[in-house]
Amino acid sequence: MHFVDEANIQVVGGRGGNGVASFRREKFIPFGGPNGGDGGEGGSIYLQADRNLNTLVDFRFIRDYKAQNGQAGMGQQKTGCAGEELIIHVPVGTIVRDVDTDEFVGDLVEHEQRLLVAKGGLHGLGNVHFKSSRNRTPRQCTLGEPGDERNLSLELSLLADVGLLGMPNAGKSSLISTVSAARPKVANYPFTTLYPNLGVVRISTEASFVIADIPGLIEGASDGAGLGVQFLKHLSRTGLLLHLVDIAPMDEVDPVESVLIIANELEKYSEELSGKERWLVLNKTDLLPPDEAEALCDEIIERLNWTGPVYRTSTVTRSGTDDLMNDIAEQLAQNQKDANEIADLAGKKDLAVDADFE
Ligand SMILES: Nc1nc2c(ncn2[C@@H]2O[C@H](COP(=O)(O)OP(=O)(O)OP(=O)(O)O)[C@@H](O)[C@H]2O)c(=O)[nH]1
Ligand SMILES: [Mg+2]
Repeated sequence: MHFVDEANIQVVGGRGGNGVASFRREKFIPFGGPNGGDGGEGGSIYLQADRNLNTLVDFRFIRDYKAQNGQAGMGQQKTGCAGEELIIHVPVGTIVRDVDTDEFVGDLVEHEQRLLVAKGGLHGLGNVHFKSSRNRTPRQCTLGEPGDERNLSLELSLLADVGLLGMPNAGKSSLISTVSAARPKVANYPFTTLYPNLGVVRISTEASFVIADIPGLIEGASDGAGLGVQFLKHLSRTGLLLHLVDIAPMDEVDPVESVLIIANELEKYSEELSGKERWLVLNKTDLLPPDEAEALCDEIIERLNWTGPVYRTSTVTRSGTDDLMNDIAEQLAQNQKDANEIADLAGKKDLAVDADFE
């Protein structure tokens, strides 16, 4: 199964600054000669990989990128300033193609790797360049050239940051359709979801994450019952699991029982997965009057002896879902920070080892 996040953007390098024609004019210096300077180079555009980003969702909001133009040249042989380069941050793993030619432009596989995608235009020449013994007063100068203009497609294989666990009908697909643009099928019967869906949750510019909805799990899942187990492997690279529970199921199964069944299946399936950070999400709180729902949630938490984070949500009224998403973003940012520190430390260690060899 292959999930991709895609975005198309247009990049335009800055125009080169024009050269100018000007002449030295000073008191007591007749025939001062040409002194028009060159324009500055147009700014180029680079894509740069950033390990703190993990989706392309922001490129759906801003699609056009233009680097700064070079400044025109000036008299006294002054060159115009070069246009500033523009750096666009993309997630590590982004593949870049030219939409018009279908050419592969490059892929960004390492943190801080850069890829030139639109070169700024060449500067124009000032008239000083056109002076010769035959022409001492050249009025010629050239214009700056336009920068490259390209339509790019960005593509990223998505890895889920957050996985949803739960019995069939708990409301997993409803949750991702509430918090992301994904629109998986939602229906009031078990086993609605037959294959995983990924949704991209955007909290703010630079904070977005991917949430995976997989088919519901049932007792015996780790031995192959139901559908969920073949998809559990999709959750192995997630940083956080949400365990969704329907607090008032139609079949009147005890919610505590259903949490324990899934926790047990998880343990049997993989130690790695069951050892992951798991948050309890008590869903469908709108089905009961508020005080009853509150009392029931408290009772579930107490009977489970649950000490980790707990959220009470309703995907119908959206109560609790924003708080949950904000807390997830915070937790993932913290995980990323820790991982960066470890990576930086490992990098330093490598350097130290290299130094030892020399
Ligand atoms: N009242 C209420 N109904 C909900 C809520 N969340 C989901 N539902 C309903 O519960 C039913 C099941 O929702 P789904 O999102 O399809 O459940 P699922 O966990 O994805 O189920 P499977 O794909 O079968 O594993 C649907 O009829 C939803 O409308 C909620 O917060 N409150
Ligand atoms: Mg579903």
